[in-house]
Amino acid sequence: MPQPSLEPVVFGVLNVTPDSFSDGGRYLDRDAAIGHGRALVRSGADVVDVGGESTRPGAEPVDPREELARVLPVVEALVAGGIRVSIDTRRASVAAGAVAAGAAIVNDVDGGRDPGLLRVAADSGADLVLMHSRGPSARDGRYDDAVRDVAADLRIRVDAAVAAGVAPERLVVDPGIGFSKAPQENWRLLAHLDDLRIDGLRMLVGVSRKRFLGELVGGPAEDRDGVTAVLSALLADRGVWGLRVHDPAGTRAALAVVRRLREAA
Ligand code: PMM
Repeated sequence: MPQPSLEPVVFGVLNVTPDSFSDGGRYLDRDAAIGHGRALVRSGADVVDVGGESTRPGAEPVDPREELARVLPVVEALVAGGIRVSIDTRRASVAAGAVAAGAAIVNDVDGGRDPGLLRVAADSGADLVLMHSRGPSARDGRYDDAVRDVAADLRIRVDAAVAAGVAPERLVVDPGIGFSKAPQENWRLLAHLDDLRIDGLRMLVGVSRKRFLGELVGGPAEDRDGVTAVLSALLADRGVWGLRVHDPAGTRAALAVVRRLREAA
Protein backbone atom coordinates (compact mmCIF):
# COMPACT_ATOMS: atom_id res chain seq x y z
CA MET A 1 0.00 0.00 0.00
CA PRO A 2 1.42 3.46 -0.85
CA GLN A 3 2.22 5.61 2.15
CA PRO A 4 -0.01 8.61 2.84
CA SER A 5 1.43 11.85 1.48
CA LEU A 6 2.04 13.42 4.90
CA GLU A 7 0.77 16.70 3.49
CA PRO A 8 -2.43 17.02 5.50
CA VAL A 9 -4.56 20.13 5.38
CA VAL A 10 -3.99 21.95 8.66
CA PHE A 11 -7.02 23.78 10.07
CA GLY A 12 -6.13 26.50 12.58
CA VAL A 13 -8.74 26.97 15.32
CA LEU A 14 -10.15 30.47 15.78
CA ASN A 15 -12.93 30.63 18.36
CA VAL A 16 -14.64 34.02 18.42
CA THR A 17 -16.40 33.17 21.68
CA PRO A 18 -16.30 34.24 25.32
CA ASP A 19 -16.30 30.67 26.63
CA SER A 20 -14.49 28.08 24.46
CA PHE A 21 -12.52 25.73 26.63
CA SER A 22 -8.98 26.68 25.74
CA ASP A 23 -9.12 30.05 23.96
CA GLY A 24 -12.50 31.42 25.07
CA GLY A 25 -12.58 35.20 25.46
CA ARG A 26 -9.23 35.78 23.83
CA TYR A 27 -10.51 36.53 20.33
CA LEU A 28 -13.97 37.94 20.97
CA ASP A 29 -12.61 41.32 19.94
CA ARG A 30 -12.86 41.55 16.16
CA ASP A 31 -9.37 42.88 15.52
CA ALA A 32 -7.80 40.38 17.88
CA ALA A 33 -9.65 37.58 16.07
CA ILE A 34 -8.58 38.76 12.62
CA GLY A 35 -5.00 39.18 13.82
CA HIS A 36 -4.96 35.69 15.27
CA GLY A 37 -6.44 34.24 12.06
CA ARG A 38 -3.56 35.76 10.10
CA ALA A 39 -1.07 34.52 12.69
CA LEU A 40 -2.44 30.99 12.37
CA VAL A 41 -1.72 31.07 8.64
CA ARG A 42 1.78 32.48 9.20
CA SER A 43 2.43 29.61 11.58
CA GLY A 44 1.36 26.94 9.12
CA ALA A 45 -2.44 26.73 8.88
CA ASP A 46 -3.88 26.10 5.40
CA VAL A 47 -7.40 26.92 6.56
CA VAL A 48 -8.72 29.04 9.42
CA ASP A 49 -11.71 27.42 11.13
CA VAL A 50 -13.82 30.26 12.54
CA GLY A 51 -16.41 29.45 15.21
CA GLY A 52 -18.80 31.72 17.10
CA GLU A 53 -20.38 29.25 19.51
CA SER A 54 -18.61 27.25 22.18
CA THR A 55 -19.21 23.51 22.08
CA ARG A 56 -17.89 22.85 25.57
CA PRO A 57 -20.25 20.84 27.79
CA GLY A 58 -22.69 23.14 29.57
CA ALA A 59 -21.96 26.16 27.35
CA GLU A 60 -24.87 28.57 26.90
CA PRO A 61 -26.43 28.27 23.42
CA VAL A 62 -25.88 31.42 21.40
CA ASP A 63 -28.60 33.15 19.39
CA PRO A 64 -27.74 32.52 15.71
CA ARG A 65 -27.86 36.27 15.02
CA GLU A 66 -25.27 36.87 17.73
CA GLU A 67 -23.19 33.97 16.41
CA LEU A 68 -23.26 35.41 12.89
CA ALA A 69 -22.43 38.90 14.18
CA ARG A 70 -19.33 37.47 15.89
CA VAL A 71 -17.98 35.52 12.94
CA LEU A 72 -19.02 37.47 9.84
CA PRO A 73 -16.58 40.41 10.04
CA VAL A 74 -13.78 37.96 10.81
CA VAL A 75 -14.66 35.71 7.86
CA GLU A 76 -14.91 38.74 5.57
CA ALA A 77 -11.54 40.14 6.62
CA LEU A 78 -9.73 36.80 6.34
CA VAL A 79 -11.27 36.00 2.94
CA ALA A 80 -10.35 39.50 1.73
CA GLY A 81 -6.76 38.69 2.70
CA GLY A 82 -6.80 35.56 0.52
CA ILE A 83 -7.14 33.13 3.43
CA ARG A 84 -9.14 29.92 3.05
CA VAL A 85 -11.86 29.94 5.69
CA SER A 86 -13.99 27.22 7.24
CA ILE A 87 -17.07 28.15 9.27
CA ASP A 88 -17.57 26.03 12.39
CA THR A 89 -21.32 26.14 12.99
CA ARG A 90 -24.43 24.04 13.53
CA ARG A 91 -26.72 26.75 12.23
CA ALA A 92 -27.95 27.04 8.63
CA SER A 93 -28.23 30.83 8.82
CA VAL A 94 -24.66 31.20 10.08
CA ALA A 95 -23.37 28.80 7.44
CA ALA A 96 -25.26 30.70 4.74
CA GLY A 97 -23.91 34.08 5.86
CA ALA A 98 -20.34 32.84 6.09
CA VAL A 99 -20.44 31.06 2.74
CA ALA A 100 -21.89 34.17 1.10
CA ALA A 101 -18.90 36.04 2.58
CA GLY A 102 -16.53 33.58 0.96
CA ALA A 103 -16.06 30.71 3.43
CA ALA A 104 -15.12 27.62 1.42
CA ILE A 105 -15.93 24.97 4.02
CA VAL A 106 -18.84 24.41 6.42
CA ASN A 107 -17.71 22.49 9.51
CA ASP A 108 -20.71 21.14 11.41
CA VAL A 109 -20.20 19.50 14.82
CA ASP A 110 -23.80 18.28 14.54
CA GLY A 111 -23.05 16.26 11.42
CA GLY A 112 -25.62 18.04 9.24
CA ARG A 113 -28.64 17.26 11.42
CA ASP A 114 -30.23 20.54 10.34
CA PRO A 115 -31.70 20.01 6.83
CA GLY A 116 -31.34 23.76 6.26
CA LEU A 117 -27.58 23.51 6.72
CA LEU A 118 -27.42 20.63 4.24
CA ARG A 119 -29.32 22.78 1.74
CA VAL A 120 -26.81 25.62 2.22
CA ALA A 121 -23.95 23.21 1.51
CA ALA A 122 -25.73 21.70 -1.49
CA ASP A 123 -26.62 25.07 -3.02
CA SER A 124 -23.29 26.77 -2.39
CA GLY A 125 -20.92 24.02 -3.44
CA ALA A 126 -18.93 24.54 -0.23
CA ASP A 127 -17.15 21.54 1.26
CA LEU A 128 -18.98 20.09 4.26
CA VAL A 129 -17.40 18.49 7.32
CA LEU A 130 -19.78 16.07 9.04
CA MET A 131 -18.53 15.58 12.57
CA HIS A 132 -19.85 12.77 14.76
CA SER A 133 -21.49 13.64 18.04
CA ARG A 134 -24.30 12.39 20.22
CA GLY A 135 -23.96 15.55 22.34
CA PRO A 136 -21.23 17.76 23.80
CA SER A 137 -20.55 15.82 27.00
CA ALA A 138 -18.92 12.39 27.43
CA ARG A 139 -22.09 11.28 29.22
CA ASP A 140 -24.20 11.84 26.08
CA GLY A 141 -22.71 8.85 24.29
CA ARG A 142 -23.82 5.30 24.97
CA TYR A 143 -21.97 2.86 22.79
CA ASP A 144 -22.07 -0.91 22.48
CA ASP A 145 -18.89 -0.61 20.45
CA ALA A 146 -17.67 2.94 19.90
CA VAL A 147 -15.89 2.22 16.60
CA ARG A 148 -18.80 0.34 15.06
CA ASP A 149 -21.41 2.76 16.41
CA VAL A 150 -19.59 5.91 15.30
CA ALA A 151 -19.08 4.39 11.83
CA ALA A 152 -22.80 3.56 11.61
CA ASP A 153 -23.82 7.03 12.83
CA LEU A 154 -21.49 8.69 10.32
CA ARG A 155 -22.88 6.58 7.50
CA ILE A 156 -26.38 7.90 8.30
CA ARG A 157 -25.11 11.51 8.26
CA VAL A 158 -23.27 10.96 4.95
CA ASP A 159 -26.35 9.39 3.35
CA ALA A 160 -28.52 12.31 4.52
CA ALA A 161 -26.08 14.85 3.10
CA VAL A 162 -25.87 13.07 -0.25
CA ALA A 163 -29.69 12.76 -0.35
CA ALA A 164 -29.87 16.53 0.23
CA GLY A 165 -27.73 17.08 -2.83
CA VAL A 166 -24.21 17.51 -1.44
CA ALA A 167 -21.75 15.90 -3.84
CA PRO A 168 -19.81 13.10 -2.08
CA GLU A 169 -16.49 14.57 -3.20
CA ARG A 170 -17.35 17.68 -1.16
CA LEU A 171 -17.87 15.69 2.04
CA VAL A 172 -15.40 15.18 4.87
CA VAL A 173 -16.11 12.94 7.86
CA ASP A 174 -14.80 13.50 11.38
CA PRO A 175 -15.06 11.06 14.32
CA GLY A 176 -15.71 13.94 16.73
CA ILE A 177 -12.98 13.23 19.25
CA GLY A 178 -14.06 14.34 22.72
CA PHE A 179 -17.73 14.76 21.81
CA SER A 180 -19.91 12.25 23.67
CA LYS A 181 -16.89 9.98 24.15
CA ALA A 182 -14.99 8.80 27.19
CA PRO A 183 -11.16 8.91 27.03
CA GLN A 184 -10.78 5.22 26.23
CA GLU A 185 -13.38 5.58 23.43
CA ASN A 186 -11.39 8.47 21.94
CA TRP A 187 -8.23 6.36 21.94
CA ARG A 188 -9.99 3.37 20.40
CA LEU A 189 -11.45 5.54 17.65
CA LEU A 190 -8.02 7.01 16.89
CA ALA A 191 -6.48 3.54 16.81
CA HIS A 192 -9.15 2.29 14.39
CA LEU A 193 -9.62 5.19 11.98
CA ASP A 194 -9.56 2.82 9.02
CA ASP A 195 -12.77 1.24 10.30
CA LEU A 196 -14.43 4.67 10.22
CA ARG A 197 -13.69 5.34 6.58
CA ILE A 198 -16.75 5.78 4.39
CA ASP A 199 -16.61 5.38 0.60
CA GLY A 200 -13.09 6.85 0.42
CA LEU A 201 -14.27 10.19 1.80
CA ARG A 202 -11.71 12.54 3.28
CA MET A 203 -11.31 12.48 7.05
CA LEU A 204 -10.64 15.39 9.40
CA VAL A 205 -9.59 14.79 13.01
CA GLY A 206 -9.41 17.30 15.85
CA VAL A 207 -7.56 16.21 18.99
CA SER A 208 -6.08 19.59 19.82
CA ARG A 209 -5.79 20.36 23.54
CA LYS A 210 -8.71 18.05 24.30
CA ARG A 211 -9.41 16.85 27.78
CA PHE A 212 -8.42 13.20 27.15
CA LEU A 213 -4.87 14.46 26.47
CA GLY A 214 -4.85 16.05 29.91
CA GLU A 215 -4.29 12.58 31.34
CA LEU A 216 -0.87 12.52 29.65
CA VAL A 217 0.30 15.99 30.64
CA GLY A 218 -0.98 17.95 33.60
CA GLY A 219 -1.62 21.66 33.63
CA PRO A 220 -3.85 23.92 31.55
CA ALA A 221 -5.15 23.13 28.06
CA GLU A 222 -2.40 25.25 26.40
CA ASP A 223 0.17 22.80 27.78
CA ARG A 224 -1.28 20.06 25.55
CA ASP A 225 0.10 21.49 22.29
CA GLY A 226 3.13 19.16 22.38
CA VAL A 227 1.11 15.96 22.71
CA THR A 228 -1.35 17.36 20.17
CA ALA A 229 1.45 17.80 17.64
CA VAL A 230 2.80 14.27 18.14
CA LEU A 231 -0.62 12.66 17.90
CA SER A 232 -1.62 14.77 14.89
CA ALA A 233 1.53 13.75 13.00
CA LEU A 234 0.87 10.08 13.79
CA LEU A 235 -2.66 10.48 12.45
CA ALA A 236 -1.37 12.08 9.25
CA ASP A 237 1.00 9.11 8.93
CA ARG A 238 -2.13 6.94 8.95
CA GLY A 239 -3.67 8.84 6.09
CA VAL A 240 -5.87 11.45 7.76
CA TRP A 241 -6.64 14.24 5.29
CA GLY A 242 -7.06 17.14 7.69
CA LEU A 243 -5.95 18.08 11.21
CA ARG A 244 -7.71 20.73 13.33
CA VAL A 245 -5.25 22.32 15.75
CA HIS A 246 -4.71 25.43 17.87
CA ASP A 247 -0.94 25.47 17.26
CA PRO A 248 -0.17 24.83 13.56
CA ALA A 249 3.58 25.41 14.00
CA GLY A 250 3.90 22.53 16.47
CA THR A 251 2.02 20.15 14.19
CA ARG A 252 4.07 21.25 11.17
CA ALA A 253 7.26 20.53 13.11
CA ALA A 254 6.03 17.08 14.15
CA LEU A 255 5.10 16.33 10.53
CA ALA A 256 8.59 17.33 9.44
CA VAL A 257 10.08 14.85 11.93
CA VAL A 258 7.96 11.99 10.59
CA ARG A 259 8.86 12.94 7.04
CA ARG A 260 12.61 12.92 7.82
CA LEU A 261 12.33 9.52 9.46
CA ARG A 262 10.56 8.15 6.42
CA GLU A 263 13.13 9.59 4.05
CA ALA A 264 15.93 8.04 6.06
CA ALA A 265 14.31 4.61 6.12
N1 PMM B 1 -13.73 20.16 17.99
C1 PMM B 1 -14.19 21.31 18.51
C2 PMM B 1 -14.89 22.23 17.71
N2 PMM B 1 -15.13 21.97 16.41
N3 PMM B 1 -14.90 20.57 14.55
C3 PMM B 1 -14.46 19.42 14.01
N4 PMM B 1 -14.70 19.17 12.71
N5 PMM B 1 -13.78 18.50 14.73
C4 PMM B 1 -13.50 18.68 16.06
O1 PMM B 1 -12.89 17.79 16.66
C5 PMM B 1 -13.96 19.88 16.67
C6 PMM B 1 -14.67 20.82 15.87
C7 PMM B 1 -13.95 21.61 19.96
O2 PMM B 1 -12.69 22.17 20.16
P1 PMM B 1 -12.43 23.75 20.42
O3 PMM B 1 -13.34 24.17 21.57
O4 PMM B 1 -11.00 23.84 20.75
O5 PMM B 1 -12.77 24.51 19.19
